[in-house]
Amino acid sequence: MRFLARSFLAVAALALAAPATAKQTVKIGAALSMTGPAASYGAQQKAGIQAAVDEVNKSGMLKDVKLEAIIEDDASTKEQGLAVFQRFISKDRVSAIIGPTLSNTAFATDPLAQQAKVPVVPVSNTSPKGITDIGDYIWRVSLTEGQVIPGALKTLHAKLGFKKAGVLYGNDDAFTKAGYDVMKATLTELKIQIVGEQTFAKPDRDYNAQLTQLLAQKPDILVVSALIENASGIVVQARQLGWQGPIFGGNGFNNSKLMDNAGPAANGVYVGTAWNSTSSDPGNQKFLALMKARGHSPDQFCAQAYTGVLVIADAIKLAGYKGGREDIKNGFAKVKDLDTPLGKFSFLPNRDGNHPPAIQVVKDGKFQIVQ
Ligand code: 1QQ
Repeated sequence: MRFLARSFLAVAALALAAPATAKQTVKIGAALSMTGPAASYGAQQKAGIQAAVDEVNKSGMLKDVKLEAIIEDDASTKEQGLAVFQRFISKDRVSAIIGPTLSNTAFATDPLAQQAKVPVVPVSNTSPKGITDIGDYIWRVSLTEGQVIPGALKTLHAKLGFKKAGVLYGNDDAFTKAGYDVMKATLTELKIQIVGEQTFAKPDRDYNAQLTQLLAQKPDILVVSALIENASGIVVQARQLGWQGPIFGGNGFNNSKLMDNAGPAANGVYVGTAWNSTSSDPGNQKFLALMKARGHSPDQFCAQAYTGVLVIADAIKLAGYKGGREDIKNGFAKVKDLDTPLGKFSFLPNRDGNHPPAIQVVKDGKFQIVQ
């Protein structure tokens, strides 16, 4: 009898303990460009998100909360981005959304999430204006072109001493136009003469007319705002036309695909970047080791997407290990000096990200940090 009572108590205790170990799954939707002109950014972002989710779950840092990433293709378009956001919000009922890859898509999708009160974490949107302005559910991890380009151009100006710039930009994309605005304002501020300005559109593959016009004006540097497929083509064709000088690119150039597409022509391309790949910070060293173990060679977009997951995980922790939409939004406001591959990460009062930027140059076929 005593034995039976004791067994009963033991079983009851186990039953009581059971709910405490039950896992709460928090779904994170990631709208990434897996196809279309931004697909090579999406591939890097997917690798970063998967690595971070696995790492957070393995670490036990969220106690009984488990993260689940649902990754969908936004096809680099507003229309597909909207369809994916709708599904995340109403069908999958995710707690937060990472993405979409392009600013151009985010201007269409993010108002939907804002209205539904679903937190959004842009990890690659760099258009300075308009993204976090959409509302208080948008918390951006990616640095804007306004946070990166002025400092990068100033440093390079001091280093390389250029006086005349030829400018080329995509005029059919929110990000390439916004990047151009920042480039132009910075060149003007530095009193660098803009000897010519030319444009192209995303479907274009031949830039010879524009480049010939610009090179005839004898610039000291080419300054280009373009997404990766256009960026690589422009670099190759500029070199074919005999241009050996520096090329300064906006965020669209920060992709490992640049070297794959352009080969040795990419040497001498300078880019302001949100990720200092050589940083010895523990957050970066851990990220590099993890990606290496997974057999993946990361670029800035991978590091930013990885950071997006870390920031969401930290918000859940700071909300008392609760992963609802409001919990995560409230948690974001408390994130401070978080160790990430991008350095210590915090949000600014306007919900844009804050961490140190860097400059990289392609040398010997690889991105190298400019000291
Ligand atoms: C934007 C960008 C692109 C280069 C992202 C991949 O910065 O669209 O805002």
